[in-house]
Amino acid sequence: MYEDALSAYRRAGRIAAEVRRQASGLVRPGVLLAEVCEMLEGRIKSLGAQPAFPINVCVDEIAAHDTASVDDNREIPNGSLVKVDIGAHVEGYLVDTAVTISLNRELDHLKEVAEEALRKALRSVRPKVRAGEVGGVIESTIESYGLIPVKNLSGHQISRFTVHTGKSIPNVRTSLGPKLGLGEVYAVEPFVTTADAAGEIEGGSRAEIYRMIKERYLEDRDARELLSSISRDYKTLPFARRWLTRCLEKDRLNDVLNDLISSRCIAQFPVLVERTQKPVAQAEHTVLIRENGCEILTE
Ligand SMILES: [Co+2]
Repeated sequence: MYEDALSAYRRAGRIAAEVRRQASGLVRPGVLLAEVCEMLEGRIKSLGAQPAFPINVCVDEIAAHDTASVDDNREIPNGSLVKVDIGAHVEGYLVDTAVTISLNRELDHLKEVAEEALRKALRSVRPKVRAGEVGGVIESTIESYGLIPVKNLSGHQISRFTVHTGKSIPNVRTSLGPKLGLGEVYAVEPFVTTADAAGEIEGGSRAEIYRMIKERYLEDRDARELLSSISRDYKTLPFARRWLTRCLEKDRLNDVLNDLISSRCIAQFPVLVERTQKPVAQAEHTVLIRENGCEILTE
């Protein structure tokens, strides 16, 4: 990897780790979800990076892809299990890291097991290891504590300006799977739920996060201008609906976003919910594959 790419990854990694530590102190019952998102996104910027995607704040059975909506008045609930997922990039070199904050003693073990599964998985990451083998480490660690992984969520390879690319790292043992390569960057992210859960997420009815698929000329002026500012500001990275209220007022924005989805210029990421509504914990780091193992960029 080129030296300037490596230093950009490391810088993004240090910033994301700092923001993750701040997230752990910030998430308390009664705090507005919007405040958590906006404060942490502001912190990424003030530290000299840009958000690689909106801060995700996912409560209890919501596993991924939730963030504050426009005019969101939801509070962090008492007794909940909260995942905060953070993406930061420097010049498009991005990292992805997450932490679970347990506000319920009875759910603390889900957080701890997700972290333990991540630690063990990262010890198995090295050049030429099969993705399925890393998944096996995650699965057997989680099951050794009487919990189960969420099997249809996985870690992912990262490239410049692209959060999910190339190969995946499953959270369960799979036969073989691709080999991880020297110099590649991956987010490894075990998701843990209770043994009586389905251990599967499904797309919910809401979406707050989108990304551009392709830019093209559109007849509608609002749609054309919105798409061009999305392309300029976020390129192919995910963005939040609430980030666009500076462009259009709420109702018009929703209509234009729906038009951009129909014309396949943007795609939405529905909120992902555990199918049996059981609480989900997550731990995540981004790593660079080195000769003898991996460098944790977000430690
Ligand atoms: Co993440």
